[in-house]
Amino acid sequence: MATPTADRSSIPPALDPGPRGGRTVLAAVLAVAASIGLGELVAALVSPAASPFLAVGQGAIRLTPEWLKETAIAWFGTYDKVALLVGMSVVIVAVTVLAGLASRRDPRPGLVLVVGMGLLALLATVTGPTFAPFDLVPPVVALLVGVVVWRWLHGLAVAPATEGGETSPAGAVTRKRFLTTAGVTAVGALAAGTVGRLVNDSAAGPASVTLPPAPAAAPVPVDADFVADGTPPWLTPAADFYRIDTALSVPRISTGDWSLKVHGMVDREVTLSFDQLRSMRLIEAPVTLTCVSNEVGGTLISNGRWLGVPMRDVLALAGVRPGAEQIASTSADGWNANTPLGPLTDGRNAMLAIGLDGAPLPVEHGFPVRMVVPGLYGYVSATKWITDIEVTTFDAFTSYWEQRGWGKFGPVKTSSRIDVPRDGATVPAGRTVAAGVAWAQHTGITGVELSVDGGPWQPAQLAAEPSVDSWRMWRLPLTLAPGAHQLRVRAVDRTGAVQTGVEALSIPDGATGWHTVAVTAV
Ligand SMILES: Nc1nc2c(c(=O)[nH]1)N[C@H]1C(S)=C(S)[C@@H](COP(=O)(O)O)O[C@H]1N2
Ligand SMILES: [Mo]
Repeated sequence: MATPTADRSSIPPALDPGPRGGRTVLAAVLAVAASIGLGELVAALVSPAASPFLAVGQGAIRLTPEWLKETAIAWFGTYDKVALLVGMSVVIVAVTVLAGLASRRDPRPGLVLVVGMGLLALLATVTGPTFAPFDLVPPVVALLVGVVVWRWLHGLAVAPATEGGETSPAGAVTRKRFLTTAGVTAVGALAAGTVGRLVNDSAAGPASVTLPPAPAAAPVPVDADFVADGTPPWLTPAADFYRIDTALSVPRISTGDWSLKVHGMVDREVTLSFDQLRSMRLIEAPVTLTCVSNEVGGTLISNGRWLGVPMRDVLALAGVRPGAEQIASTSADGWNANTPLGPLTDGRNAMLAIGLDGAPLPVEHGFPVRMVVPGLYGYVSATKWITDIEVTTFDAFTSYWEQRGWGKFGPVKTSSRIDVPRDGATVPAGRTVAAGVAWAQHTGITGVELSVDGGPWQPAQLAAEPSVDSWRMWRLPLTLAPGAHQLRVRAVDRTGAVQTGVEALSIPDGATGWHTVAVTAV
């Protein structure tokens, strides 16, 4: 049978797929898919944290320079991880198609690709923060599967083609046989990958936990927010709580597998199981978490009601030795933070939290146990999936983010935000209401002021203050003449300090400047 002919004169020779090109490209795509899919499946079965695909993504996160990470968060916000995975997939597909095209006669370009990808996954795995020898199994399997499937499919792809019929030349492969083989490989790769992900995600999670009855939490006063005017609710619904971490796939630890070791400059090392922690004295308290990467006017801030064991009780169990200055806390996925002992022991509601808003912690927010410290940015205090606490000195330990140029101490800076009207909004001329939030965790907000078109600072009405550890809502009725206007907000905290108008980027220790919105009244 004649091969269908098309006019290929306009295609550069190097990229002309030729009659076999389509087949070798498909073979390369399927070899890579089988490699990734089997890698996922084996990871789920032997070493859940060792998915070769995600290991490469985690490696990319570790190597990403700070400016690029900031740009990614600025562009994609909490979708930065999705963006990374999509970007990785696009690159993999592009490289695979090129390798497939280059393998029309010779299998070596495709072989270099599957071996190269396997080695990259191995390298990313070995250099990961939680590497254990068993983690080598998934990337090794992925590499071998890639090589075997590639050799096999490439052999079929470049064999002389026939359209079937009874007089096929020896060794010829019918289009039907090639496509059937390809289809079976595709289904197998997809099934392996899907089952792998499902198994990995099915570890015993929050639904398996009963929380001890909490000390009766004060109900949220009705006047704690101005939701009717457009502020967020005082208590953030758990599903809307902002999320920031370096984990591409959320660590899944059952309460039975969880334990916390407290060691270092202590009188006696302590290892706590989840049941032991849960049976200690519990407190329930609202705390507003803020990310140091939150830009002026940003949304990386949420308020939760946390249930947990006071940090000072846990530290007292181990007995902190004189001379100790801070703790180093480490998560199951190898992230770490440093927190000065002061805020952990001065009586504020610093805790090892096991619950959020009356339910066990959501997996994304640290299940089964995380740290929460009022008044400090998350990167120096809010370790999720925590498994290790070392009591140490300031000099002896430098944390993950500190190594990347962020400040050693991360006290939250007094700040405020305008939620309504939104920047760029059109509002009816005449009477309108501006509203938003202000925060100075563990200090408290005593005033919020608004300036319209650079005019005098006008005091806003403040909502109730159920806790100084949480944000505080404000509102201010305004009259706007038709035309363009600029609104600007600043907060005053309980020390009397007025929020600075000096503009600073979030690196190294938190953004500053007055949030400003432009609106048009018509
Ligand atoms: N294990 C782990 N814990 C972590 C982080 C992380 O990357 N890994 N990020 C910290 C940062 S920078 C912030 S702002 C808070 C965010 O907590 P949330 O996602 O529950 O809002 O978690 C902190 N705890
Ligand atoms: Mo953060």
